[in-house]
Amino acid sequence: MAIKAKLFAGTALALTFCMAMGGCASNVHKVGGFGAKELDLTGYELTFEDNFDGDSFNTEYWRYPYAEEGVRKGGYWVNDAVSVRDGNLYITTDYREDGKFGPGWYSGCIETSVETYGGDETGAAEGHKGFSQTYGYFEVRCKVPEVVGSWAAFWMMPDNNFKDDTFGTGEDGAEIDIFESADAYLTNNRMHNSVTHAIHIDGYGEELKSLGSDYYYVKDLYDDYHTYGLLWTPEEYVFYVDGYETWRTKDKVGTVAQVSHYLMLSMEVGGGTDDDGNPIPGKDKDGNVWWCGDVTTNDKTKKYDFVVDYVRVYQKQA
Ligand SMILES: [Ca+2]
Repeated sequence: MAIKAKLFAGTALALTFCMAMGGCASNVHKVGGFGAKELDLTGYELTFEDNFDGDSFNTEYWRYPYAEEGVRKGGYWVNDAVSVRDGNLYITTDYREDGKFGPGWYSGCIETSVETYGGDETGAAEGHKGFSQTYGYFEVRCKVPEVVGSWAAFWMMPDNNFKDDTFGTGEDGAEIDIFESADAYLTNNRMHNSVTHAIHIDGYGEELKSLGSDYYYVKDLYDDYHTYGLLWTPEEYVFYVDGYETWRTKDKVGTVAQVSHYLMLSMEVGGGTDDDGNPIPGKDKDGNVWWCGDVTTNDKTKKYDFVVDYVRVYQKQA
């Protein structure tokens, strides 16, 4: 079965480039240790809240990041990988022998953009308004799956999607990875039970500049809900896990974004694509195991759920 699937442009680079460039720190920190700074939202007010009640996501805000389902890294992003039940959003990664595009690893994503990264304005439901904001505090409460070669993420992209991007500055937009749960314990033990944060600017070509955080060890990461947040001011990005500051970056990659960004919730399946555009789960084009492990080593009979309790956004009162 060889349905030709649409190939999405590459976003959510995550640690890929960071690792390739050898620029990542590799320390592991505990969240909330002695002296850890706690989140203080004094002076901030709620501007967006989705608790994922009901039986489907709210299409006024959220949409799939494409007009048509198709290839995404080493797997496929499809609509039915996303569901809402029991007060949670589920994004499920699983292996499907009889999947829409044939045997392979399937996953999904939703975002609050009006126009997608690939420039699609189609594909959103009628009445879709989206949501984006400049500065503020952005938080997700969620539970992430324990899975090799695949990861959950809460991240943001600029409304301008790097179109007409000025190189050398991040003021005109960044991919801001509020958290990613890549777990490559088979190949890199540091990643197990931990999350990372990252900033990428200047698009995804040669001008790309990335900064990745250290690893943050989260107790019961795969068993309990945790919160992951970003406090974004005109001067800096400050990241939080469970209300404790983990990482702070100021002018380390270009400068801090001064334009509005939309929200994304996704699960990725690591892997490259062959010359025909078909996904290669768990490996790159040259046969090297993907940087966060080989997804094909997971139990193919299991479902790996990214369970999101809520997303909340706040803005500083004038
Ligand atoms: Ca730029």
